[in-house]
Amino acid sequence: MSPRILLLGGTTEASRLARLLAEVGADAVFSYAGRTETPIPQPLPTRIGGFGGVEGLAAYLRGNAISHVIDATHPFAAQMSRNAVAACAQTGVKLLALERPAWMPGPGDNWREVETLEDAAAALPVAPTCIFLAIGRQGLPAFTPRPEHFYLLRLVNEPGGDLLLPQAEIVLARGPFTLENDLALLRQHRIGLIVAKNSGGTGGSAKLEAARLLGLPVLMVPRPVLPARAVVAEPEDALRWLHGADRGV
Ligand code: 3Y8
Ligand code: NAP
Repeated sequence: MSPRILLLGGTTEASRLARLLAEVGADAVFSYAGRTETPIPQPLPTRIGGFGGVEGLAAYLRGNAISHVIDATHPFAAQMSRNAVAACAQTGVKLLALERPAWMPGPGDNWREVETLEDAAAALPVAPTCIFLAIGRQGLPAFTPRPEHFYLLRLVNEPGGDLLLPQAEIVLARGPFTLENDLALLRQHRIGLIVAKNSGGTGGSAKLEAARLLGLPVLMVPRPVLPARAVVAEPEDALRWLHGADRGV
């Protein structure tokens, strides 16, 4: 019985795996949360929107005869990952996480790790500074207690309501980003510090390379701790896992 796969997406690695699955004609469905207005089209049948918590996901798995879930969501998509562990345990569906390793500081990096975005806001300099908040939209409220700084925000879509940050400029862009682009962005806006989440991967790492070249400090927020589950780092490893399943191992 060949696997029927639910691929929880939203990352570069998920898109790479979707192409591999489409190439081998796998029976797979790609899933987006519907966080952005026009997500990148995928070469697999695609569903968009939440499942309705653990129970909703379990019902989806049963109702669609899913035999394997690959959680290729972002390391900060902790709720989705926790729900996938719980729903797969409930239904007996096999689960594999496809997750890239965290970024590690190297020679020339000037990183300071802070536990949360609120801690990052508290750790901002005293003197008004140009801050690149490369954390998307959901975490912005953490910085409202620090209105004295100028914020450069990179968002996928225009934010809905008021940003509550009096000195902010928005750049609308969907990665993956290039070193050339991020160097120009940091220089153009005279950025003095970057706040980033330790997302890993290649789609958002250019800002860190640019920071190193420009000698800029980075406040880095580590990724949330997730429940124990089988994890691979490369789409090809996920395909091998499925192949093993195909042979009934
Ligand atoms: C909706 C799908 C692909 C996937 C591309 C990766 C790379 C480019 C870098 C910066 C950091 C940030 C953000 C980021 C990156 C990739 C990847 C990645 C960071 C899209 C996408 C969806 C989302 C959701 C969005 C979040 C936001 C986070 C922007 C598509 C483009 C900051 C994470 O407005 C919002 O509500 C946006 C929400 C979750 C974090 C946040 O809290 O705001 N991603 N990003 C997915 C869905 O609906 O299921 O629109 O096409 C995917 C990608 N974003 O296929 O090539 O693999 O990480 N995404 C972070 O890393 O800190 C930008 O600007 O330097
Ligand atoms: P989250 O906080 O972990 O999830 C919140 C809720 O969104 C989940 O409980 C689920 O709703 C729904 N959801 C999340 N991912 C989904 C998916 N792939 N398919 C269907 N429903 C999904 O997630 P998030 O951090 O908002 O991330 C949302 C999406 O953006 C994910 O696809 C993630 O891969 C992508 N993304 C996130 C980041 C980031 O920084 N967080 C960065 C890049 C890409 P129900 O409970 O109703 O099922």
